[in-house]
Amino acid sequence: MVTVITYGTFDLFHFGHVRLLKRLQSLGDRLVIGCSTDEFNNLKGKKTVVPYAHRREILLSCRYVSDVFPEDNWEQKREDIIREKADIFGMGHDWTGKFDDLSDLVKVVYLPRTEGISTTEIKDFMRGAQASTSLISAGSDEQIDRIAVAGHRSA
Ligand code: C2G
Repeated sequence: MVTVITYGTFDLFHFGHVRLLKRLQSLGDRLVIGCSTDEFNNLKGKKTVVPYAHRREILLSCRYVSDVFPEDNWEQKREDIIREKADIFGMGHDWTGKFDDLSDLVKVVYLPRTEGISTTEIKDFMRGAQASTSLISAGSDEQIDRIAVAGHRSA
């Protein structure tokens, strides 16, 4: 039984996350995830939209995931790897080199990220959509027509 372990926030779960989990799971038989708690994300300076309990529930619903445990700090990985009997530690390549110190315990791999999608891009898009909606609701009729037409063209 080959166990693969990874870590992340997985906020606003998207196809970039799915593709990474699929590739990681294909390296072994079992994929387990250390999912960053809300408190740890505060330490990371990340504000999540979806609370930990729901992000865990979503990850567990993913066909590639066998188990999800809380990631509370940067230092727990060695203990997790031993507890989970992990054979492979994998992350997206934005983390390349950051976890090489674990290579005495486990095979460390960095896989290509999926370009064109990220939680930040989703948040930025939603902020833009909200702004244009609030513009439309506050504008006069001709303004609304102009924005609606412009919005239609840019969609
Ligand atoms: N990822 C990806 N493609 C994307 C977006 C993310 O492959 N388009 C990968 C990242 O490289 C990471 C994983 O998905 O391996 C989770 O990404 P985040 O939720 O942003 O996790 P992060 O904040 O990087 O936390 O201790 C490690 C940290 O918990 C990692």
